[in-house]
Amino acid sequence: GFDYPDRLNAAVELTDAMVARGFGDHTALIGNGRRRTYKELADWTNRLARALVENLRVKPGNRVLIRSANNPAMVACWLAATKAGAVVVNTMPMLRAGELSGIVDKAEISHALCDTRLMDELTACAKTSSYLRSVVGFDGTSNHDAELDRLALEKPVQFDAVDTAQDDVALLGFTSGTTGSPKATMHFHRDLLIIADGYAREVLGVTPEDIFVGSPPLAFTFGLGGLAIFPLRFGAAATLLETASPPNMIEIIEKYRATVCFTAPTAYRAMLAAMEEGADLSSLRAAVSAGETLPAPVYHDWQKQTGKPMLDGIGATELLHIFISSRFDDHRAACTGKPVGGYEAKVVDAEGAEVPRGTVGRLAVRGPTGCRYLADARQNDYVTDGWNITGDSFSMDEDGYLHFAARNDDMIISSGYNIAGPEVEAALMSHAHVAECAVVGAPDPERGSIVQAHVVLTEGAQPGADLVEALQTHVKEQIAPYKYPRDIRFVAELPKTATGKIRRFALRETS
Ligand code: 3SK
Repeated sequence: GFDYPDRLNAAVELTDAMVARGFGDHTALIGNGRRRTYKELADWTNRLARALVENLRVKPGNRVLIRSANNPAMVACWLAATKAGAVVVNTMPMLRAGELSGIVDKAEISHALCDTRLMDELTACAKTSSYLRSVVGFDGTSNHDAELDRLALEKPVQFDAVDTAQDDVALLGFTSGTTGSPKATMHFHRDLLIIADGYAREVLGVTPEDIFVGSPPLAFTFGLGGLAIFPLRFGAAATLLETASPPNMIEIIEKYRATVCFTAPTAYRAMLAAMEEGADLSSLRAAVSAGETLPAPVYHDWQKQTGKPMLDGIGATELLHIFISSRFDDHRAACTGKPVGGYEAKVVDAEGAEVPRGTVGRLAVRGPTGCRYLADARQNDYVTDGWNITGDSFSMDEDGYLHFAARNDDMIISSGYNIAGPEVEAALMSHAHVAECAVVGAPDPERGSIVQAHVVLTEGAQPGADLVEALQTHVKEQIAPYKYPRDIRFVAELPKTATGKIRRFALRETS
């Protein structure tokens, strides 16, 4: 189990406590051309916390929104607000005023801290909000040239962090949700440490020598864990990229000899291609793939080119981070792995009864960071008897390994057959001319639905009837022929969420 004192402030554990443990001179954050040590980060966040409390009048329990791209200043603002006992909502730069208003109203945000380069949409949102009392700018480029930075610079570097309880809410994670209104998931101070002391310690074995890199936004709990909490919990360093394209990540990996990478399979595919051209990613000891299912060819090619396994994992904003994962010494293609320590998993039918091994059903998970939606009746759909019924279909084999089948809404029912869209995608992906694809169900008068594939071709491949036929034949050779895509559309790119997930919902709307 996880054992923490009753009074616990997670931000103190990740900063001042690290200095007290002797990590003061270690690099904590690298970004925007600067390095910060743990001591500098502790001082910076204490000054900011003082400015929040003394100037902006932030009170324990106030909801504070942060708007920024991934950079050290965003991490500092998040830690400072957490030290001040606030409940933080981290948000992504691309959100527009309307989306920000939805969050501000749902979470009853009183204060917002915003990178000055991103003020416009937040100012527009503030004009119509009855909750938002104060919007203050910080300098995301770390030149300390904005209002919040100036207030902070006048403060001493000591701050008595708010004496929060381990089960006080520290973070609200908004689910991106492809349908329905957004939901906010509440996470306690202790939850922020559990994901590090569980997954990051047990699966990744993080050490102070590690240097993290990756693409998920800090506004997404996948990114906050992988690029801030995990490194800071163990005295390691985090590199933060405002634009985390594969070339930018490769540059950072080569420059700093990064050791742990968090990103999605599409980026790993680009990295594999770059390695063919000479990119040196040999410093990476852990390549974590999550957010999308890991296609078998990417898993195999990574192992072949680097000699190291790619670690597949699945998490959820509702459970904060990864709860099922493969391990360095226990991994296989097309298999997500086994539950992380502290979590249990089972596969259930629509009534919640466990299905036989090998049968596809809904993945149910129980563990120390379960879902608590903020004021949302959907809580009762997600959690039953302590089991979180995730939105994913999985099967569990005889040995307890979990195999992803589909998002529940990615199951296609065609002429009475249940077809998992991702299985068809994996079959298409093994064709040399397919760079990326997404499979959805399209309405059909005879079959109810048909399997429809949206395919991005590799460079030089010629779209046309011949290739459609070749791809259909290829799929029929890989998997049961009834699953083949009856409709194939060639597209230049696939619609994706800001966190890199394919928006199959958008494809369904257009089909
Ligand atoms: O698998 C995911 O999408 C996820 C969501 C939240 C946190 C972590 C992960 C990997």
